[in-house]
Amino acid sequence: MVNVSLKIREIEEEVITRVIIQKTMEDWLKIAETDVVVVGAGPAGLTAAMYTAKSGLKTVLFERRLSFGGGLGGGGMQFHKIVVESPAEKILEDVGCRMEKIEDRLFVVDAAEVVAKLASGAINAGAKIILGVTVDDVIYRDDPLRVVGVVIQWSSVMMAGIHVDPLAIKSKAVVDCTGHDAEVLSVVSRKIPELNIPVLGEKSMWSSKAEKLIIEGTREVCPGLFVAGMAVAAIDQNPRMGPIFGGMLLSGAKVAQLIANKLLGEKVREITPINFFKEL
Ligand code: 48F
Repeated sequence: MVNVSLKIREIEEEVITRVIIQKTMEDWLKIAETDVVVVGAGPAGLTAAMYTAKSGLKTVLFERRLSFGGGLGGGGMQFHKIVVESPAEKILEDVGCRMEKIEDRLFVVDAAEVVAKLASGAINAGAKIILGVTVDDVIYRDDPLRVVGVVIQWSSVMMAGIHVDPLAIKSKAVVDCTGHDAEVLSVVSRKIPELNIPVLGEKSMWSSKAEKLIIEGTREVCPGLFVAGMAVAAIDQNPRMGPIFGGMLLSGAKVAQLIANKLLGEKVREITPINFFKEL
């Protein structure tokens, strides 16, 4: 039965417009200078943003697409499950993700649930996620040579192929979580050759070895620029791993810990459920 007495609030179109513009600009004025910029809202980026935000660092995540999840949503060849190995399940427990134990220290999860819960975890922790923005370049300084922010553009402008000058965001740490193409590192490799960061691309599949190497290789590549997730494989020429995601989650958590240690010091020794100084 339709409730005919339901009174929906009326609103004039210009009010909608004003609110959106005013509130967006308020956010952007804060974003212009931030502690951490995470590039890419895949599993590594969402996890990294969640934990840096949790540690109290002002965190912005730019994602090229209008959706979260990166390679997560596709599961394994579009079968909607992903596999997660210990100790990464602690990160999923942290965001309330339901898992089924398959074998000792091995779990299976619905891909859509991981996407939703990780994104929600990052937002609840205080990370600002901006969709539809592509990181196109970095800002750098010398003496010492370092990365001090990112250059950004609307993804729609880039897709249209029209020339529009971008804007730039200052930050104390930039994290390349752009996945297989390591887009930020590729730009840095090309435009700041003195940093000597070759992007050689990943190798063929070897899941367990790849997972281990991703976590080991998660690091500060040059002052101010960190790498996590599959982008690590692109610079270290590691094998790919397919739809097992523990490495991505742990890499995101590890990079958050490294950034917190650098920017906040020893007082924040454990911001994630993993102790990267003892475990792994
Ligand atoms: O590809 P993606 O999921 O990277 P990841 O977090 O995880 C890799 C796994 O999904 C999977 C795998 C492991 O099992 O092999 O592939 O390392 O997420 C990367 C995100 O970054 C966005 C892209 O749209 C995706 O959502 N992205 C890529 N380049 C840019 C970008 C850019 N230049 N600016 C903004 N976002």
